[in-house]
Amino acid sequence: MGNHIEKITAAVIDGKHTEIETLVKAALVGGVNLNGVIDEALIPAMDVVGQYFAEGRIYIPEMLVSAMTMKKGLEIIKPLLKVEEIASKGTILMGTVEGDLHDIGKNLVIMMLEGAGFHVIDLGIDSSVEKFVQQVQEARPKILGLSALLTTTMPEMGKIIEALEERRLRDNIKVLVGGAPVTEAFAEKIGADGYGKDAPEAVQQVRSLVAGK
Ligand code: B1M
Repeated sequence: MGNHIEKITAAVIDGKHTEIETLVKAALVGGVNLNGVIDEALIPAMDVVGQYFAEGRIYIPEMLVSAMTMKKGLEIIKPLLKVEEIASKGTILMGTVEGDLHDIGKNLVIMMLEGAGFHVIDLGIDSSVEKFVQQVQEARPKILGLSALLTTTMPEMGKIIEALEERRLRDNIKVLVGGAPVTEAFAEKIGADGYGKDAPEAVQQVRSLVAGK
């Protein structure tokens, strides 16, 4: 089992996007569970990639190929997370804030939320304050999920919350924030209702926010 995890991890780090599909399928057939592939192989591999990038061992093109490899791996897992049609437990609007192009983590959170029975509207990446506010007005979601991976784009989250307050939309929606540089203290500071460290925690948070806890 460990061998499957090691092979997937290495494939993502080395950007072997033509091999990842076979490796993930082999791992699942070999008895590795879905969360094992995500939590023990795909995510740790991207941490290594980030480390190599920070150390100057690899550059943006290599990082992109690794990201693409990880996405391909996740795509195989995605349909399996939604094994049964579940009545929607509510609508969530989710996006990456303006200036930020990172979406792998957001997509993972979305997949897990969909797997948990929520209907998710994906606003994509680089979404402006105005776009978030407009979509909140149109879709009237129960939860707004904001993702940021850069310290420079985190302040956008606070601006979105302020804009919702100004338009009197804040009382009817719960705001959940997340992304690698985001902390619980930051979430509190900007007046968010919840913070998710990772995808499973985001699902937990959404469940309790929807339940009014
Ligand atoms: Co970028 N990048 N990147 N990058 N990149 C980071 C984030 C960085 C930490 C790398 C580093 O220097 N070590 C660094 C940020 C430093 C900082 O601000 N502190 C960085 C940088 C600097 C940059 C550029 C500025 C590089 C440059 O051009 N010089 C540039 C910025 C572009 C932009 O956004 N404007 C850039 C570009 C890119 C790529 C395009 C090449 C690519 C993104 C591809 C894509 O997403 N489609 C990329 C990648 C891949 C990374 C790393 C290596 C991996 C990110 C990732 O996908 N992780 C990253 C280093 C790292 O984090 N290890 C890095 C896997 C993913 C599953 O985890 O996204 O953290 P994560 O999501 C987690 C949690 O955070 C949480 O749950 C997820 C699943 O568990 N979560 C939520 C996320 N959103 C949530 C929302 C929630 C709740 C939980 O509720 C709503």
